[in-house]
Amino acid sequence: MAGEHSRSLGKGSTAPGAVPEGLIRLYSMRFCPFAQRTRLVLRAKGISYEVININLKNKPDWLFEKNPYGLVPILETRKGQLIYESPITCDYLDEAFPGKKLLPSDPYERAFQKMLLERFSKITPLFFKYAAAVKDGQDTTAQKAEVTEKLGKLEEILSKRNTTFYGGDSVSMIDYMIWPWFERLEAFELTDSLSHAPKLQHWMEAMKEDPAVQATMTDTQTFKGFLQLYVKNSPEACDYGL
Ligand code: GSH
Repeated sequence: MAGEHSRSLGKGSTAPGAVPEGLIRLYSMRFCPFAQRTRLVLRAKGISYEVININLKNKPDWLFEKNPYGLVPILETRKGQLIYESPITCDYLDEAFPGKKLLPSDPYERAFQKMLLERFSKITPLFFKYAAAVKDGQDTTAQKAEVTEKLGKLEEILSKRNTTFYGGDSVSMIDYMIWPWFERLEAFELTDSLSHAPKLQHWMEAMKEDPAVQATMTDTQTFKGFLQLYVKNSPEACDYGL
C-alpha cells in the first residue's frame, strides 16, 4: 500500500493534506506493533489505504492535532474524522467496511475476545521492560520468567478452546490483536518462552500462513536493528533500513 515503507515525517514537516478519494489514511511507524494491528485488519479486509509514517523520536507538532496522546496508530477518513487507540481503529474498520467480519457476531464470543485483549494488554509492556533491561545490561531472568508465565496462561486458554485460533478454526480479530508481539519474540530473544507452549507454537505456524500476516511481516534482523536504536531514543530508529 502507498507509503507503507516511506521515510517518516518528523518535527518541522508539513501536515499532509486531505485524504485522497477512495482511501483511508493510517499514521503509523514501520515497526510499531500497535499500528501493525491496524495494518493487519486493513489488509485482511482488503481496504485501500495510504500510510504516513511518523518519526516517534522526533514527532511533528501536528501529530498532537491528530491524537492528543501523540501516539500511532491513527486513522484519518476523507471526511477528516480521526480514530486512535489500536483496538478502536480495528473495530472501526471492521464495522465501517464491507467484506469479511473479523469480530464474531455471537455476543459471548465478542466478549471473550475483548476479555482476552484486556488480559493481553497487561503483557505488552513486559516486552519493553525486558528490552530496556537488556539495554542496561541487567540480569533479565526475572523479566523472562514473567513473560513465560503470562504466555503460559495464553497456552492454557488455547488448549481449553481446542481450536487452532483463538476465535475458532479461522483467523479472527483477537489473533490479529496479539500477533505483532509473537512476530517479535525472536527479535526480543524470547522464543524460549514458548518451549512449553505447543499450542501457541502451532498457532504461530498457522498465523504465518495468513496473507495479511505475510504482507506485514518484518524480519528479525531488521527488528533487532530498529530496537537497538529505539531504546537509545535515536531519531534514526523509525527509518532503520531505509
Ligand atoms: N494504547 C495505544 C494503542 O493501542 O494504540 C498505544 C500505542 C503506542 O504506544 N504506540 C507507540 C507510540 O506511538 C508506538 S509502538 N509511541 C510514541 C510515544 O510513546 O511517544
